[in-house]
Amino acid sequence: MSMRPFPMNLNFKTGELTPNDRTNIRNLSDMKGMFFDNEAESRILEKEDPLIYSFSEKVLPEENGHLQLATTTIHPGKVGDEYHMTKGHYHRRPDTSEMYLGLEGEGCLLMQTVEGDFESIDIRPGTVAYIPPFWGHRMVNTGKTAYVFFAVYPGDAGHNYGDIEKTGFIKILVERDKKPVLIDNPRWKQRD
Ligand code: PAN
Ligand code: ZN
Repeated sequence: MSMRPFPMNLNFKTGELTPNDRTNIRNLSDMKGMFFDNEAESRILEKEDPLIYSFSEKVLPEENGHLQLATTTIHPGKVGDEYHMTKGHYHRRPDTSEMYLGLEGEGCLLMQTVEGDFESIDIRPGTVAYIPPFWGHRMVNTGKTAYVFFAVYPGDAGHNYGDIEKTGFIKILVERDKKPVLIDNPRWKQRD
């Protein structure tokens, strides 16, 4: 059965997408081992379990031909020297692409392929980034305010978090002399 067309509202300041069906919350405890400095992670978790990011989605059919729409807000902060970020993923159907539109705040999109290729794009309000098929992606908030962006991707793309959990990202974004610097991740492992 065909779906009827519908409008939604996207608040360009807060990223709030209305109506949305689902908001996913990611606290530090949901990202164990993903930040480089495990000791800093444990020290924070002894005291609190900070909210790192949340994303709101409209539930649409996970089918070829449809699109998925989501807004993400990454809260400012660091774990050790490493800035707050999303878990990052490849798509479960790896031959699917994605579009990110920056709405508020400042930060960086990190992308990599399983073959070990790497790219980064600074994303500010109004930046549109195209993530081609086969590129894993993660957003990092390098600013002092909330980092908000809107994403559009194919309905049947799905998410593969497992491979990023196993290998990590090739590069990580850390603070050096109060500035963000992209450095090689000493723990990066190429997938077998
Ligand atoms: C985004 C992400 C969202 C949260 O909508 O799903 O920013 O990041 P993680 O999925 O890595 O936790 C997207 O890339 N969808 O495909
Ligand atoms: Zn994605």
